[in-house]
Amino acid sequence: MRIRRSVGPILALAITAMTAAVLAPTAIDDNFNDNSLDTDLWRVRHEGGVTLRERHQRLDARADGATGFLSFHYLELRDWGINWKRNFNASIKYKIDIPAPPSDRFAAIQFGLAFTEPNPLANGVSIAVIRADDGWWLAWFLIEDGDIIDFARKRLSQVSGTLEISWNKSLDRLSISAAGKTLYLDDLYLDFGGEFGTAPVIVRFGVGVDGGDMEFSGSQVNIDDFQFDGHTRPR
Ligand SMILES: [Ca+2]
Ligand SMILES: [Ca+2]
Repeated sequence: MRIRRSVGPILALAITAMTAAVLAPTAIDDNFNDNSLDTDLWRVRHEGGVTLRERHQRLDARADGATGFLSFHYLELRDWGINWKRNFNASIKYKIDIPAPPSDRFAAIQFGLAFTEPNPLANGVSIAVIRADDGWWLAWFLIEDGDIIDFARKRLSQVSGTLEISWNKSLDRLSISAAGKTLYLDDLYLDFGGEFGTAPVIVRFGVGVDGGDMEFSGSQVNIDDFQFDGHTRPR
């Protein structure tokens, strides 16, 4: 894990002098290359039969067939939360290459932005690359009080790629891209900023399985790299 300033030291000093230090742009990345999960950076949230293990220079996901309704294994940024009044970017390199599940089940690489303490995600946005019975999908889900109140999706033709998330506060637009496809979520701050605007947004990502028993091997679902670059503040 590395935490670095994304501007030069002299410029950083000047910026720090002019603004509160907590608003300085910060970048975090984890390449998951040393076979040991960095628990200083990540808090682990885990439920059901999905495991996520750092090995083979990545996070390997497995489901042991004992998955229940909505089993998951997520990593949550421990001491950092997005200040969503300012722009940020995040990216996750992923692979989700598994056979088609039954129509009532799916597996997903998910990136969550939680406006309130999650587990489950009660208020926020869930962004996902989903393996369903009819193929692979890029999707976002807007969740309020535990219910999905809106969503959008686009079909993907590749099983691996980089999931890119970019928040532009002035446009009030979340842009979500993977494997050459892009989705937008507009008016997030307009709709939710009044209620949740002062709270740090919690960042988490991982692998989820919905709909009951489902197995996949570690070599077929994995996360290789995580990068986060934005204005953050300690939680
Ligand atoms: Ca590590
Ligand atoms: Ca890696």
